[in-house]
Amino acid sequence: MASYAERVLKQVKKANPNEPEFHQAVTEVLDSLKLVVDNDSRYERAGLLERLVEPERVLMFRVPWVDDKGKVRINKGYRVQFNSAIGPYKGGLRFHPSVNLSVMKFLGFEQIFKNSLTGLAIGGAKGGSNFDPKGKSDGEVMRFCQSFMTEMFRHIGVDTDIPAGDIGVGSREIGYLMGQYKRIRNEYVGVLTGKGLSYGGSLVRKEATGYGLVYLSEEALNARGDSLKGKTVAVSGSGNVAIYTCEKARQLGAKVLTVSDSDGWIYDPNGINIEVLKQVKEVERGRLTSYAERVKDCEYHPRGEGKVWDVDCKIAFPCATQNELDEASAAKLVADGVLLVKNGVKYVAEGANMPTTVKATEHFLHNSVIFLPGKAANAGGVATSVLEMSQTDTRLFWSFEKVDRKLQAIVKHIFVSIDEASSRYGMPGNYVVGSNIAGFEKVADAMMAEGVV
Ligand code: NDP
Ligand code: 2IT
Repeated sequence: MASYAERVLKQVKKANPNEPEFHQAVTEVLDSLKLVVDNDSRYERAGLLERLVEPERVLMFRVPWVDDKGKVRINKGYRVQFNSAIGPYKGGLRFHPSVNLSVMKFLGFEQIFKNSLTGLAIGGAKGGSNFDPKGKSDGEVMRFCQSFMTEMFRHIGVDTDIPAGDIGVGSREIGYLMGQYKRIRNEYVGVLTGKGLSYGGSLVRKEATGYGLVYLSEEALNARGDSLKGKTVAVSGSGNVAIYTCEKARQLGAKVLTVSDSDGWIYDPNGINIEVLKQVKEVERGRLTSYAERVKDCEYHPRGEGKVWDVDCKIAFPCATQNELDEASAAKLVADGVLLVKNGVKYVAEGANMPTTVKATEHFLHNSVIFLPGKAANAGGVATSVLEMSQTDTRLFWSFEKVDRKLQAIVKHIFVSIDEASSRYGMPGNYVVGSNIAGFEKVADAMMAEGVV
């Protein structure tokens, strides 16, 4: 007979057809959790997995807005409030044309374990829209955000659900969302994170996901008597996470060779010029072709002409989007059978959420690559969101150094937890298993204690 975890997985696929990303995220987690739940009948008696895979609440709503030409436009809006066992719902909002229910549910599900790994009291959620901010004027983005919040405000709150940014939602969007919330509710509260520094934001929040990714990687390298210093690195993406991954990797002495966007990618043998990258992406909202025009000796490859994963590097940081690193790319990064001793250890750490396909992950683990999954590796962002919430709530403003120190301490705690859990379950250094189990334990404990809800 199939095990408890296998039966629940089968039921998830049957009950939620046409949700491939959600199936993928649940499959990966349950594959690890079977080590815990299949040997302890308390979990099945409590219906724990069945409850864990079902969102507590899924909100889907219409977002009408008027474009600059006066035309009425309609987008879909979502908020998936997945699990509040250990704290209020927390997770980002994504504005991208690829957003659908499956994507929202996979992100919300992953967020449960990520948030638990931070050691902070936050539940898991995700939201967003299939709205595409690209090519829209500031006025259009503002009207869209106002309309989105005009529905979402009734479902969120400082002690209920605290959204933040994700793909396509940065400080501009958070500002417009915050303005509208404040206006509707007539109260100033920290109901969003990623706020601007002039209205309740925190230093380091902007940098936190990329910095956290590099801090956790450095922990994993240090644990093996190694470090980032002198290492060559491939980064994908050129948004918030990618930029601050490049910055921290450079600060720690690594050389970042690549970045990408949806139109193409850069190979820069001198190391990515972060000042130019910030100017192009953060200030001008431009494309990487502008980077190539300004930086000499770099190569620009349009989409379809190879990938960032083709370059020779020691460390790969996928920082764009889900399933961007497939088996063929994994095989380019590490040829089958090239083992530790011969070629030196290689590292992959996920800045994005679920950027590595299941087959690519298997390829890495099979080849002794040190693989840090997104749940652990990109948790610095949401952790710093909680540091922002503390400051907004107390009307205090901490120094960059203070927030950065706290972020580093949280990341150290994450590394110790995932490393310890991987050893405890007999798979030392398997951080997929370590992250899923360490993230699960606290949530499961709380769900048991709180009864059948
Ligand atoms: P941004 O919108 O700032 O940047 C996204 C980057 O990824 C852009 O370079 C974008 O290129 C590229 N990209 C997005 N979608 C695609 C796609 N379908 N195909 C190719 N390229 C794509 O988002 P973030 O940097 O904030 O987010 C990146 C990843 O990190 C996401 O997976 C997100 O969930 C995850 N993450 C973000 C956190 C945060 O705090 N912001 C925290 C934890 C995880 P283009 O501009 O051409 O679309
Ligand atoms: O995926 C993520 O962790 C985020 N987009 C950040 C969530 C947050 O609440 O800061």
